[in-house]
Amino acid sequence: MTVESHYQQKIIEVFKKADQGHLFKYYETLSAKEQQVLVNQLSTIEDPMKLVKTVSEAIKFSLANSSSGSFTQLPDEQTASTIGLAKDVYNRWSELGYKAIANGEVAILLMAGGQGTRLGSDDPKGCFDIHLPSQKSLFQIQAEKILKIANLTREKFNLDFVPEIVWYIMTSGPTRTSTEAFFKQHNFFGLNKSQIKFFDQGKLPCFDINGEKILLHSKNAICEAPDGNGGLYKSLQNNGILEDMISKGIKHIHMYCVDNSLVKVADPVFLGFAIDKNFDLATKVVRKRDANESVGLIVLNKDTNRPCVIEYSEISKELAEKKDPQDSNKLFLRAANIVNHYYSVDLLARMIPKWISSQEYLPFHIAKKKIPCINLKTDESHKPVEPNGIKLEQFIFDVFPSVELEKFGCLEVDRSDEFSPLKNADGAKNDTPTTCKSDYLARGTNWVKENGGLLENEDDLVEISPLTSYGGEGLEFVKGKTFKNGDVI
Ligand code: UD2
Repeated sequence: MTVESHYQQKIIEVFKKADQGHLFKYYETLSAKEQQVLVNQLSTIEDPMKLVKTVSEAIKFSLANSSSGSFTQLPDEQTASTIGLAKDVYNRWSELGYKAIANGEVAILLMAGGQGTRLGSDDPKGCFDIHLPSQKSLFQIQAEKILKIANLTREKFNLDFVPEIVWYIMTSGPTRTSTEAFFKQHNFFGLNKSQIKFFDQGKLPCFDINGEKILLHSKNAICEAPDGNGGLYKSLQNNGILEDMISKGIKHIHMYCVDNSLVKVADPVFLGFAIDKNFDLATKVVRKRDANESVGLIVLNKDTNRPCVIEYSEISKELAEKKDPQDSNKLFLRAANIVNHYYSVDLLARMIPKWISSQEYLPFHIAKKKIPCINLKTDESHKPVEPNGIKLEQFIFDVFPSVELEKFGCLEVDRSDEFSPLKNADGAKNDTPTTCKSDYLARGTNWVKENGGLLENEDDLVEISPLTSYGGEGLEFVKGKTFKNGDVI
């Protein structure tokens, strides 16, 4: 027996022991090359027995009422709000953030591996055109914010240049090629190619609806899907990104979600908040819109005295609807997660090896999905109309409880200024290209009005390029000028 066929037999044995023998139903009908392809894919799964066991535990966990624990609001010491924030505090945090950028200590981590399934588009969400007058995509808007914040930093300290802010972009199998092609096609939106680093997150096999059998995608390939945004930590390690950050002397990471059309990339105020309070991990939140909004909630777990996040797909109805005993007009738990986090590189360096080594920190979450696969009874490929399988994903915020409470910060920001996600196709009530466009234009139009600019008609909406203004600053020139609907400034 040749070495590789010995190796193949070994892999087959291990999967048969993990009760996955069905994966080899067609093995004998495959050519040697096709057999090699299947075995190579299976060999990326370190411990199939452990994986199968973990999935059944995850299913039990998902059935339990996971949010029955004793959750309450974070204590005041860990929280702050930019709404009504005292000017001197705002300026102190802003100064600290700009200083860190000027010192080359800040990098940006973009999570762009999600597939825009709910949006009904095959393209990565960052490529999406929300039909602004400028027709800019989300990626272009974010790239221009990076350019602008670098310019603002240079001007603020009267520097000849500012160290390039590295933009690490995590993609997944389905989004990598088209994302890179999009950036190349747009010449990296004016950024230096060298300051953008793409890297891929990992994958996890898909299982049948009971979580017992790995699904076959074809006769010699299993079904796989990206491992969730919690796959970030493993991919930082496996792709040498963490090492790269450390070698560059980076100390502060701003991590954000690609689909937020209002995101303030590398926001100096947020960076300064975390630096001033010496937090290792911080997150931005907005006031939850209503009990049913599809957002995670940043809460305190009273049993462990640690911060944690309850995802919208796993919260009980009564906890989501519970009113604040101090004010029955408010939800008790209302700090809505907007996937906008700060990490100290020191925390990542200390904790990533732990986080990625055990299920304890990054458990699998179960998502029931329609997964095209081979029907083992008919040997035909099957395009389900109902959820027929399970995708496993890890959640980025599941590591929050591993941080001591006093090292964790939560900054509330104004939704109209900082959060309008692109989640659903037009026609849905919230979080669509239309709501993103109107929120983006409303914010820019308010900036014009706040600076004494005039509009031809009261409802006119104008677009402010990120290259003109990052957050409403530097618009004195509009004073007394009249603008009309659709203008791009
Ligand atoms: C996310 C948050 C939820 C809330 C909501 C607000 C998580 C786990 N949930 O829910 O609490 O804040 O957003 O909009 O963060 N992504 C990857 N790889 C993946 C899956 C997702 O990079 O395998 C990225 C995705 O590109 C996006 C972000 O993670 O940037 C959020 O992903 P999502 O849109 O699937 O998460 P959602 O809306 O279910």
